[in-house]
Amino acid sequence: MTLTAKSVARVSLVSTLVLAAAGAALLSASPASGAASTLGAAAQQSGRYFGTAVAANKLSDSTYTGILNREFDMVTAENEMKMDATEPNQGQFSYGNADRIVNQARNQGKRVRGHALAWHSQQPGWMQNMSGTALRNAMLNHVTQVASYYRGKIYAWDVVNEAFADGSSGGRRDSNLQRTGNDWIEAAFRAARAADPGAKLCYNDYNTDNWSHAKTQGVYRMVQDFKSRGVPIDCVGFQAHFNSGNPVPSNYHTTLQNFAALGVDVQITELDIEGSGSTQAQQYQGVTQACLAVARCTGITVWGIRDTDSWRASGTPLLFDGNGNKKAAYTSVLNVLNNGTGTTPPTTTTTTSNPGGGGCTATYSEGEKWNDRFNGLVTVSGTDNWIVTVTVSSPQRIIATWNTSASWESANVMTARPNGSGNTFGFTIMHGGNWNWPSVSCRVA
Ligand code: G2I
Repeated sequence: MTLTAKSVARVSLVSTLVLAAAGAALLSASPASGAASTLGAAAQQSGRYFGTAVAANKLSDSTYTGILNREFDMVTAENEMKMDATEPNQGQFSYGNADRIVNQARNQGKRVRGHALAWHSQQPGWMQNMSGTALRNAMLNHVTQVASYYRGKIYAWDVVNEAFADGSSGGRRDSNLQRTGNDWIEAAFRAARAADPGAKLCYNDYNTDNWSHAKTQGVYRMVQDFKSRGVPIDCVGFQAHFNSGNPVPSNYHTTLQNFAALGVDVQITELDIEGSGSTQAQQYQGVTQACLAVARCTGITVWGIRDTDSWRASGTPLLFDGNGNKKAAYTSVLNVLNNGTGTTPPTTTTTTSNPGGGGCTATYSEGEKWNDRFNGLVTVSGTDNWIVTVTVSSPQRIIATWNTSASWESANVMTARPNGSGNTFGFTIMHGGNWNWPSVSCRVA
């Protein structure tokens, strides 16, 4: 029999699966259930959602709606629920395009995030030049009317969007709404709660991902203040528009965790990351891992379906290419959602090729974790005379080791040998946003 390329591939796939099964048995740590094949189903395994922004004028595109219906279980109207769309003339409300999105989503069993009730931008012309009490009342009436119209149909509302200033001030953004008084935000939240008591009420903003940034701290202090005074706020949305100038911060899970600790849900609401290939995939992986690492991170929404649907299409920032094909970033997000913990199970290898018989097993376990690094431990059994290879994945690097004599095959591959301290050794990995476990393998020296 001659082996075709296809059958060779099949044979090696089978042996890989056998090896993987053996590794899982050794560790008894593999996920019990089968992996989900769509983003929404994968997110549901941990009680989360995976959503997308939807544009009403694309609902007639069958490729677009095919992906939408298959992959996502939460929908945000990209523009159709904004103030200019829903109240084009004062006191005259217009819900046609928003309703098309809401109805399509609900008919498909999906939930809806409402975006956005009050914002300095995308105001209708009549509102832009208003000020003082007239503007305050017009804003509150808008919040009340729109939230009442959709009462019972919205999972979470972005009640107020982008009210904080960029830069180092940590304070509010100047706007006509801000000039009506610093309490405009809490007034909007109270009006929204009265109009739709069942909807979660969120504050939503961008450039609030890095814990050390002044804007992040400013929003944090507002939410802390709201919670202490009983202002009705349930969630904070992190837009998460990333690119090389605004990369995914390595302390992202710290930011999400610290906000959650205030007693609010956190949601990633408008995710997109400019780039391509494995670099982009790793950044998506890091964001997904950060959400999964925080119990109150209830879901992730990407800001569009295909790259060509994006508000910044030239940066190819989404999970599907212009033809609707899944990108590497899609696969990395799906894999993280399926792993639940956001970590890749380690590879454990037993080598039995030494002439004296017997082999060794290297087992990885997690150590302490910090914002920017984590510790790993490896325990060897079967021999005292071992050589363990530890391989980390970019951009991780090992910055410290203990209880072993270490040497380096390359920047990513460390060889560890006994140094008289027993058969457990440890190391510290700077993760750079990549929380995957290293792979370890053992051989007898
Ligand atoms: O700018 C990105 C997002 C930042 N956070 C708030 C989001 O609401 C915002 O979304 C973008 C939409 O993706 C764009 O599609 O918001 C822009 C401004 O509202 C949207 O752009 C607008 C254009 O300004 C309009 O000229 C255009 O008619 O999109 C409209 C519909 O294509």
